[in-house]
Amino acid sequence: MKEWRNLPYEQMLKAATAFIQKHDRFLIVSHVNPDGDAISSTLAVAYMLKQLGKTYIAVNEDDIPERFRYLWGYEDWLRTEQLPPDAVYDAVISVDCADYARIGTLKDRLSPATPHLNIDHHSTNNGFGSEVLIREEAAATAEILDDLADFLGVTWSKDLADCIYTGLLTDTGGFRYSNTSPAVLRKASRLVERGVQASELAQCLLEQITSAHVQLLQRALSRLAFEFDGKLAWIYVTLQDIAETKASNEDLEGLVNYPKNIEGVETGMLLKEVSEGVYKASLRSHAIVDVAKVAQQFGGGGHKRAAGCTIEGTLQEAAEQLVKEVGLVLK
Ligand SMILES: [Mn+2]
Repeated sequence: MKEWRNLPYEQMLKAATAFIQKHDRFLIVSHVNPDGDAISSTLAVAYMLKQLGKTYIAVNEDDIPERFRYLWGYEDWLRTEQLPPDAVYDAVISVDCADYARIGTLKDRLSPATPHLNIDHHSTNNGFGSEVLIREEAAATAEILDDLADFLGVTWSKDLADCIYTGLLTDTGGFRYSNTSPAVLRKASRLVERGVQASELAQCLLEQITSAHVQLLQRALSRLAFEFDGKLAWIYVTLQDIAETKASNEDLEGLVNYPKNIEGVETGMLLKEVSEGVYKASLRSHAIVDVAKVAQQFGGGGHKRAAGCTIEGTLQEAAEQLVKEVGLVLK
């Protein structure tokens, strides 16, 4: 563990550069259920290592979702279960992992003695690994990698620019969230100059939705319910919905934004049946309800404005408990 909070960013960039120069064979990993930033950061590191004449294995607990399969190097992506037992590497780089457990079952296979560079932007990162490059002001891990590329003296190409831009675009929700800083926009602008087709990526990552997603949305919206004079809006999907629309986890992404984004709504909620009598709740709020606190009441957690928890019981029971808890603030 390293206490990273007082380390100057430039000093960490230099240490990370030295770390990469010193080793030759790398294992690159990110968090389970990887999002756009996790995937593009993994591949951006892979790209840089390759250009520096190093070898790498890019590994993750899970597969790359279909819509990210335009990124450089996606074909080399291995799932942890595909990693050969005799795989050879002398250093590990983790990207976008707030804690060690987030790398999934791979953690049981890594030796604590292997040098480990931890690159991340989560404020809750506990500084695991032997070397750290952590910057909580960064909108995405990809933003840190944009800086690292310059420290390493990597030659830019459209492939690398696409990776970095994808991380910035997805972690800022399309340059809309509060982490959309002047620095992010400056970097995005430079990446477009380096060949990124901004409208193509926006279409593919923000606009396009799957057919299963629309079918789920149709069912969920038909059950849209309001409480507390329209300040809480919620929807639900059942196991039957998921089976009949053949939806994957990815297809459920973003559903909770529909109740949340309705005018006048402060808190939006999605209840998803995960097994008989078990519901996973996703909570989003704008300004008033600390949904992390609500989720914590049920053993869950998250951020103030985005959190989740799991509740056992019938749909009725799960919804009633959550509505009651949110109502303590909204009523
Ligand atoms: Mn991220």
